[in-house]
Amino acid sequence: MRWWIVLSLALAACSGSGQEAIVVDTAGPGSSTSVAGPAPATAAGASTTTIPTMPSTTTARSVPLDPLLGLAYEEIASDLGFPVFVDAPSEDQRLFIVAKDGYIWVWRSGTILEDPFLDISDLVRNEGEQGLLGLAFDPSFADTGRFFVHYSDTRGDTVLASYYLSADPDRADPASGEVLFEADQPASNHNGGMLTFGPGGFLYLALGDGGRSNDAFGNGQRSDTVFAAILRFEVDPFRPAPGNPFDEVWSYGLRNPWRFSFDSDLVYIADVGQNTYEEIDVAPASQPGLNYGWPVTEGLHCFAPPSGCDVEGLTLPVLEVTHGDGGACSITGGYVYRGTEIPELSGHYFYSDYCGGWLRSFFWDGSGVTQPTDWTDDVGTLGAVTSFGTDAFGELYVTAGESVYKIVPVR
Ligand SMILES: [Ca+2]
Repeated sequence: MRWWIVLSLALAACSGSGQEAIVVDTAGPGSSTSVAGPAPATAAGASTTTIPTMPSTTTARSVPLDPLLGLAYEEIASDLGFPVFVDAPSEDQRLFIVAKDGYIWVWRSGTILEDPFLDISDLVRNEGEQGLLGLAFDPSFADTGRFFVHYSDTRGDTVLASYYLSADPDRADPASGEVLFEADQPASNHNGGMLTFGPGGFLYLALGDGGRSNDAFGNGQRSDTVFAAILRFEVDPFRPAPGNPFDEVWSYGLRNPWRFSFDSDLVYIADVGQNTYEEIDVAPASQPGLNYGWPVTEGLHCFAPPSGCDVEGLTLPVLEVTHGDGGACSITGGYVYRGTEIPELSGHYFYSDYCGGWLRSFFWDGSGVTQPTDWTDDVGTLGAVTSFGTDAFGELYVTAGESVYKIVPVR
């Protein structure tokens, strides 16, 4: 049975006109998840942005559903090496499963096709945080056959490339590859990963702070570097998106935003922390130039300096997870559920942790985190949850170990 985390929250006011860290005390049974609210940025004297409410809408159905008793994982594919993402083009019945070693596999009618959709394993360095990390289908994929990938090349540097479908609808044309953007990575870790289309029809790419620890390369608070940032591109012609505040950069101050997602006019960013705090940011997708704080802040706390940091102008997270909470060490961002099989959870954001392997969700009501829920008693713990994914109809999937699991209702 699922259980609801009851959180009480006290937001210690900052003295000295927003010159100090926000301290959030929480008390919840078996959880150290902290939520900020309402309007954490405002409470901190940081950027005053109004985040619109996402209503919890349910999809009209002709057949009444039995009461939702809980959730379960349904393993849909296994033996995939190191799957790190699941996605699908619009209205496509297939799933495309990204494996870190440089393969994209097609799942169709319950099975993985024998031949990969794409094999760029000879272009990819698959070590640690390096590998094939992201996939995004052109919103007009059905017409253009074009899709985009993000990977670490054989030198470990970041590449954003596009490919086209071949004459076989289940195979890409490997000769169609075109490198669109590259970044020399100063270290092997914190390569970011997420690649997705979003508001404006633009392509968004997450890159980490360059790596090592303590923002060693000083990229976190720089808006003139592609690191520690979410980049935004127009794809046809390929160029930095018009309206970007700083060349390719759409937002910055991020340590390692491995996964982020859009839900209507909001962006949900899961930024991996360093020593103590993992975080989830929710912000208006229409607002470019937001600074998410790293390394001034880690989660809702000062990081550098360790106390008395200036959070003026920073967009602070709506939720943080303390290391060790359910074994947490590295947050894995997911999606707001917009499928049809679990209408009770429409609008709820799901996330996990690479070390903790649990499954949690919350509902963002426009000003604060509500209905925080831990589903782990239902679904069990998966080791090494690397990512979430969606199919074309909004159902949610999790990649963990060598397998892909669908989140399904228990009624
Ligand atoms: Ca942050």
